[in-house]
Amino acid sequence: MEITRTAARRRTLAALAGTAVIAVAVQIPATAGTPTAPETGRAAHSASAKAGFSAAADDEYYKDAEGKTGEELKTALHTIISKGVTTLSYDEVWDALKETDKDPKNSGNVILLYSGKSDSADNNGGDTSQWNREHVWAKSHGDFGTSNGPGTDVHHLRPTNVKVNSIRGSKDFDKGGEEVEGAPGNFTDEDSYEPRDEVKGDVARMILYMDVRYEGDDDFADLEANDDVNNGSKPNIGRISVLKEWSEQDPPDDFEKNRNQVIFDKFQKNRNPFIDHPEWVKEIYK
Ligand SMILES: [Ca+2]
Ligand SMILES: [Ca+2]
Repeated sequence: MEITRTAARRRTLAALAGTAVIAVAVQIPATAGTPTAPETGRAAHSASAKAGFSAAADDEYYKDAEGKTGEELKTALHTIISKGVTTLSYDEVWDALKETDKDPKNSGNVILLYSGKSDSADNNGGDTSQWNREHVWAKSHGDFGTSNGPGTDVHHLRPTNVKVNSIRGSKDFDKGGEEVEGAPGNFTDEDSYEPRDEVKGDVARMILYMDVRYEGDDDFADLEANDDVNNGSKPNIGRISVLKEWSEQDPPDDFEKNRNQVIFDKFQKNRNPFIDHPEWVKEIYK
């Protein structure tokens, strides 16, 4: 944690140093063929700037989490991400998903979470050929329904094909089973669902966001990840040991970072800390 904050600062300094190097390079024609360390720092900085959240904005948003680990870190993050939140109605979720999950290659489409297919944004509905609103934290786990709150929190809601959504149902997440029809690379058995490799980390970080965001201090249950399957209607989802592995295997990519930023800027005004700081997964869930 300390190391991370220091690293973030160092990145910022490196970015500034990079600017200075460029300014000098204008006067002195380039001599070196290999990129210097400050150039690397600069590239890292512009990558995060592209996602719309600078190192300085990150330091500011998470300042109350600085230096904390374990339960203390979880408590600090809960406060940070629960402050000043705008909650959407279930109907508003449709329009939000059309923005947050927009296909970067086709702005009239959304990317479906489990199948990875690009589908027309306007093809939302209840037919098996359409997409609908998947609750990655299944809404029966804690029975929160679709009133404003966890049931409408876009951080864990994703467009999915209606048929694939019903195959996932309210199963916990774990490895194994048979491949899901219509969603290659996804597997399911009687009591669990395994998403495709490209979104394994996304699923893990969505579940852990829900765990931290909902602590039972509002009108809803305290949602907690655990290491079980067959959680049924308990306010738990498993398996945490597998979700931790998935978060490591599949770090946040541009699509996931962009949706976090769009939710922050345009819809809910809060962030998923595990997308900004995937290293916090291990800091909290030991
Ligand atoms: Ca991913
Ligand atoms: Ca919780």
